[in-house]
Amino acid sequence: MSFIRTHVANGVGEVILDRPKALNALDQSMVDDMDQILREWADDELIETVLLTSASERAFCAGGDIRAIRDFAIDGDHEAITRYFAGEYRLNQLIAEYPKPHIALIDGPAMGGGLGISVHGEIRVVTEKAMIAMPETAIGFFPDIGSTYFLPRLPSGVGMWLGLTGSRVRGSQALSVGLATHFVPSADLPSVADRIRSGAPLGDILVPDPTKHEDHPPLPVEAIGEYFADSNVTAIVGGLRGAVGDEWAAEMLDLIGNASPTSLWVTARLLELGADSLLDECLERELHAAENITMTNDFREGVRAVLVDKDRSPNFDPAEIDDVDPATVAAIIGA
Ligand code: QUE
Repeated sequence: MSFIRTHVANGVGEVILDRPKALNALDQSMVDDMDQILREWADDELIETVLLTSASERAFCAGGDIRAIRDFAIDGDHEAITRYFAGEYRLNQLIAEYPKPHIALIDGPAMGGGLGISVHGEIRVVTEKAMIAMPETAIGFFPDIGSTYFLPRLPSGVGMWLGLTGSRVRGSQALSVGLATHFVPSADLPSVADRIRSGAPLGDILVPDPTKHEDHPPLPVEAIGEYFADSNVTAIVGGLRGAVGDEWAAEMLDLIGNASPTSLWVTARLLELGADSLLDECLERELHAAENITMTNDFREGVRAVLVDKDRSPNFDPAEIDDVDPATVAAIIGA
């Protein structure tokens, strides 16, 4: 065990993410270790509660090990890609069905895979330093880790907005749409964590305090509902383009403009299908889509431009949303 540490005391099993140089991005060993520990603890009567924390001041968890996945794709190592995503999604399902309280303390960026190990759990505590996003369309991928299950269940348009634009939401904003369950000021989090570790009843520790809130503005839920309550990418972009002079709409068009057009359509379709599916069906569909999309030019290009060369100018093909062939989208999703 290297990047995952554990600590057991007072009926609380703590999983500590400790891969600071990669902002706790989940690699295969972390997925495997966490899966093994959680399965052991599920049957261990000495464990009553699971606590998930980060050892890094800079992040909760930046996502998956997407650079390694790109290398596997370039090497044609399909088995390694399947092993990674199947393992990660199995862990997501385990957390969703966990027989004991699973508490994540999110005090920094939590993106992609970082949400997969927290949002499916029963309790998600955020601070004003939490920054939650599903930014995969920018790297030629799509929101996975069971997000095609939970995004469509957020308030009107919010899931489609998060998934297409990769917009970041802060602690109180995440709380307001249900991605988080509790808000605690970052300065108070160490004492809250210690009280959880002491085995005190959760109801005594996590008491909503309406006087404690942060200063991030509320989400523009009305605009989000107006423009993103649709699963047709062309219609969404058309609506935003029609909002001439609206600064927020222009910002959203910029974000969408940075994304892979193919990823946008794949995302919209997966969220549409996910709205009527169970979590395990969503994860199964995501696994097929992940295996297929990682073989595309856009994935190699997107990860190169954002994470490898960091030039932020991917050469996506096609480059326009209206040039994406629906047959390509159907082939990636396989449904
Ligand atoms: C989309 C993503 C990821 C991302 C950026 C995106 C992702 C991911 C990372 C990441 C960030 C910092 C690291 C690292 C990985 O960034 O999944 O190892 O040090 O893991 O736009 O999906």
